Amino acid sequence: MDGMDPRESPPPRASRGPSFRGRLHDARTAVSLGRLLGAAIALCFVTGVLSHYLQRPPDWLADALPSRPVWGYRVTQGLHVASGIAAVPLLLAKLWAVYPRLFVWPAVRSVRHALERLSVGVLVAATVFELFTGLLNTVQWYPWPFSFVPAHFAVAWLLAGALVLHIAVKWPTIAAHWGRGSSGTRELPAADGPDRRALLTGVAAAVGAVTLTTAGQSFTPLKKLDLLAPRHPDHGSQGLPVNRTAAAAGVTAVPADWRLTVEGPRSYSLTYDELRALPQYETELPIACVEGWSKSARWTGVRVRDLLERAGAGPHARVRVVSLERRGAYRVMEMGAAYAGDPLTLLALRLNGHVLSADHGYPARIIAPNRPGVWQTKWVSGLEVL
Ligand SMILES: Nc1nc2c(c(=O)[nH]1)N[C@H]1C(S)=C(S)[C@@H](COP(=O)(O)O)O[C@H]1N2
Ligand SMILES: [Mo]
Repeated sequence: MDGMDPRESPPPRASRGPSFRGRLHDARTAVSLGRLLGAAIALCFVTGVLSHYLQRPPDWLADALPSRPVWGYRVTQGLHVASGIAAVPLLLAKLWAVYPRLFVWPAVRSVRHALERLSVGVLVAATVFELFTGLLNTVQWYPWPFSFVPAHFAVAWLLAGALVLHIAVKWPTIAAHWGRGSSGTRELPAADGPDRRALLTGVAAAVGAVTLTTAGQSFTPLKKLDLLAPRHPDHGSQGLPVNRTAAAAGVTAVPADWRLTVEGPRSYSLTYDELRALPQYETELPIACVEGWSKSARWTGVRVRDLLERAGAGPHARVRVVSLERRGAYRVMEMGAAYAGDPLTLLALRLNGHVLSADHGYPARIIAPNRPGVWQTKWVSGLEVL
């Protein structure tokens, strides 16, 4: 940003490339926007890494993942998607503030300068990639040949590394322009202060607008304002959004002789009526989809830990859950000991007092606390003690 101070005399006309005399292409503006964007990216990164390990824990972590607080994943994933969405206007403003740097001449002054430009290039590309793929994922649109989760996860680390490097390289500029009375502004009265304030107010308004019109998809008190989110918490069968319908999963008819099989030291199977005759429990738990929507509902069914105990499982057993679905990434799910043993984890038969609809997993589905929606397996056909 150095060399961009608008108070410096403009470059002579003969210099190569366009000249930028806009007052807000300066270091102070870049730092003001950069710290907001940096905060959004940091929050997005931390909640994203958390989500990744909750979804795909390495074996040594699987039994240690906590099933409380019940709303934990709802909050962290809500923040992940909200901070990603908020980062979009911040990124656009930041790129606008610094884009004249793209045209510096000579393009490369030294090896150090070349490396700095390269790292900024990686940072911008990784950030655009993350926000773009993440945003399209929230609408379940995947117009690319790679698989979303591993790519989004890998590039997140690239972004984090490039951001740390960028902050380190720019530290002198950042420190000089951080606060109101910082050395960057103390000596000269800031003639461009009102302009900068107007720009930042406009950016804040844009961030507020995109946040308020999307946060209702997971933060239900804001659902009336939920105009831009792909999901509305009230739209869907039985008043709950549906991610994958029964038709999309190919579970069009549940076999008339459906039974829940429970495999373990003492395997057994139960008909639907036999399941209903077992002690039923009720719990209020959210479905918290990784794509950013969440909604609480009242679930009724049989405790998973009771079913496992009856099959002879020990108190710290893991369980594998298998769905009627023929194929699909979520046909088989494994649940660590903390979830399987939690008294709130149910094989649910009812939703808000009614028999599950086909889209919500009839005849039976898993509902567990503090768990990504992808692992709330629908159309369950069997449990296996591991
Ligand atoms: N068998 C199976 N279960 C599944 C899925 C699936 O594709 N197949 N989708 C999961 C996802 S991604 C979510 S968010 C929740 C959504 O539950 P709902 O559609 O009942 O709201 O179901 C989960 N259970
Ligand atoms: Mo989901």
